Amino acid sequence: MSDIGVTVTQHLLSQQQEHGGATGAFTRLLNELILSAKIISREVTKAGLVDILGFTGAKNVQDEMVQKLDEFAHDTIVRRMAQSRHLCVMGSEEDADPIEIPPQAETGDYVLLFDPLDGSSNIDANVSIGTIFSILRKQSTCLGYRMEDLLQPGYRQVAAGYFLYGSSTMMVYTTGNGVSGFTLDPSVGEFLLSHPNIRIPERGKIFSANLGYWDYWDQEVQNYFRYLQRPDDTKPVYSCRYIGSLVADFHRTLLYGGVFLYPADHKDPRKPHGKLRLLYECSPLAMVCEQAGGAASTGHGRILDVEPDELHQRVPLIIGSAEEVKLAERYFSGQPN
Ligand code: AHM
Ligand code: MG
Repeated sequence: MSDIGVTVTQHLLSQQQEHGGATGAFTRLLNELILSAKIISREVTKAGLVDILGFTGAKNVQDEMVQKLDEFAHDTIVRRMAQSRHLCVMGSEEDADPIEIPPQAETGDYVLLFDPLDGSSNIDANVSIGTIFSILRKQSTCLGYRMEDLLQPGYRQVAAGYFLYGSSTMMVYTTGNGVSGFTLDPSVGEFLLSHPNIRIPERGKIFSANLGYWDYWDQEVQNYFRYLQRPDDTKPVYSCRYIGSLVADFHRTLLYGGVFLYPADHKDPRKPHGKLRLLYECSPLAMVCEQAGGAASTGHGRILDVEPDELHQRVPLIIGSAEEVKLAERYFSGQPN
């Protein structure tokens, strides 16, 4: 080990030795993604300084066209990862269609799905935002890719995680052997192991949901939230915390325990399945959560078992401490007891 601590690359390599599974290609792929995240982190931290905030169409001090930060994040990942030589296709929350690898670039056997800048509506208020990623193995045997390579259930993910651009920049990831957290040390430009073997508490006293949608929720969902807020000696007193940036709300839930919920808003025609996307947000965070000992559900089944029908599919999400997710599932199915 070097005197600065364990770097994420050292950690990846040691995982590879211990558990076999991962290949050199996989490590190189992740390293490229880590580099992309460092570039995004740099732009996020200087956002207010260089006029990168706000909408596209503006010019910065160098009289160059300014890109919105979420477009910048998307373009950075696409550009770098297309040259990584290990992908056959990508999918991004910011692009309606699959992102093909240019014909002149080498391809490989992995698929990358990502939300380039989750929580981006919070950028102007300097709230924590993040990049969420999911890595799958190519299933088809054709030369390029087929939709089946992208539309895979979450249990097939070979790795998943996120980068959180907050008071410090963090990377949290799993390859199916537990969850590790790293903090970016800006002085050396490396992600250093800061949170080995993260375990989510079995129960927690924080719930996280947008209570503003109360009237759009089903009776069963309202009954659950009523229970959480009811004064009652036989249950914990719950606190409500909602940042409105999934990656930040999830990170707190992972470390402190509790539950995050984005239910279906059945009475809102725009959100019959909630808002969050299965492939870019729910599946990767579900893998991290399960690997940390927690659970993730649609309210009626495990997130990782959902067979996707389309790239931008939305699903309701209940994620967090195993016991809290079970409790919510019981209420959502109308059988709290
Ligand atoms: P985004 O990917 O466009 O940023 O949208 C997803 C975000 C999540 O980060 C967050 O949990 C949710 O939207 C908040 O939605 P709402 O404002 O409806 O509560
Ligand atoms: Mg998002």
